[in-house]
Amino acid sequence: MVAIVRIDTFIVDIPTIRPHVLAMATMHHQSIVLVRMRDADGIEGIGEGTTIGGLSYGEESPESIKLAIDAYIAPILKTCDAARIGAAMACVAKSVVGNHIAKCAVETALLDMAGKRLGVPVSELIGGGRVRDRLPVAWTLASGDTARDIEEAERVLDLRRHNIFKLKIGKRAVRDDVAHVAAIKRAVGDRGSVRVDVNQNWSEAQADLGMRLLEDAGVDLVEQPVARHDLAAMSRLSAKHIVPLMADEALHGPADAFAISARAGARIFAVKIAQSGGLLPAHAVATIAQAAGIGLYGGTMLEGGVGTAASAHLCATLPSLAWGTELFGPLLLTEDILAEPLRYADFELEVPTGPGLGISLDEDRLAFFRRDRTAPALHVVAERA
Ligand code: MUC
Ligand code: MG
Repeated sequence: MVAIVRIDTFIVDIPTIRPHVLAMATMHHQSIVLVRMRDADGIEGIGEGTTIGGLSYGEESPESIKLAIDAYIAPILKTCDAARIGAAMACVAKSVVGNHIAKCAVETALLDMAGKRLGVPVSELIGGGRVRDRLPVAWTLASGDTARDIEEAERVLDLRRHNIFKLKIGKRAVRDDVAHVAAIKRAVGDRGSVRVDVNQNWSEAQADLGMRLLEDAGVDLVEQPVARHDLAAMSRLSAKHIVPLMADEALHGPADAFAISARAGARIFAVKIAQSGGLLPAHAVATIAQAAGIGLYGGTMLEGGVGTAASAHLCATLPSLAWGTELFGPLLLTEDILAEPLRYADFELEVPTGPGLGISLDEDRLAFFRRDRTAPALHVVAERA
């Protein structure tokens, strides 16, 4: 039995490099919940629980994620064997319903500790282990302005950082959104794949029109066009349109994966560790998708370095990842909270190779950006001045 002797959580608020305009919120910063755990041997595990736009994306907020861990999950984990992650998370599930992002944060920290204890990367502890070391990575164009989005696409293409683009739409009239997307696709041409995410903001009738027009504009994929509970509409749209529909908000773990597969509600799944309730349930989501012939994409909740590394370890275990990933979260933030940032090159993200998550935190930056800081870390202030 390996006892967990300490569990700390804190919220870190980091500005975004530009406003990130989504159908349900405009983000100017990201609020990251970090968990640090220590076992009786002094091994530390870190995890992240992050959502988007406060409570505008889903049922959990940064504050509720922290509270769920502090008040309910941490006391249970302190009675569990840190080395038996499946058993520990099953024990948590008996007393905590839902709260998938909070569960993902603690499961990530347990996996980080286990990997460090065994001297292997987290990706070797999931499914059949690691099958890839690099992941194709998309960039989201969401400045809210077509010309600025085109400039941004040109810049990251030149840097050879991204050649897959996800456009956030759903706020404007369908035809206006399509005109915006078509202009970007014309500019990018064959140099990149253009996809859209509607974040549930269309009715079925709007989605019908939108998907037909987007297909003609050369768009490769339409993510969550309608409400997450409207599986019937997702099935009808999937059957009717050639451009594939990708499930995102509708997918909260293996039970949803099974229901969507059974109703042919999507042809692609955005597999998110946070929405699934952790890396282990996310792996089950991917297994169900593969059995049902559904394509896989590594989704993000715009996590910082810790959650992005955790997602990368999960994605590294997936034998087929036909649609790539969007694990660009740290690049959207003005500051990196990792001592050594994740590496992006040649349109791909390198999956860390060290034990556990293979990352460590930049303590000075954390001290500076923690919401509960009492005073700024002085040398960080001096560096930034
Ligand atoms: C979402 O809905 O997929 C992922 C990329 C991005 O820009 O926003 C997220 C959320
Ligand atoms: Mg989405």
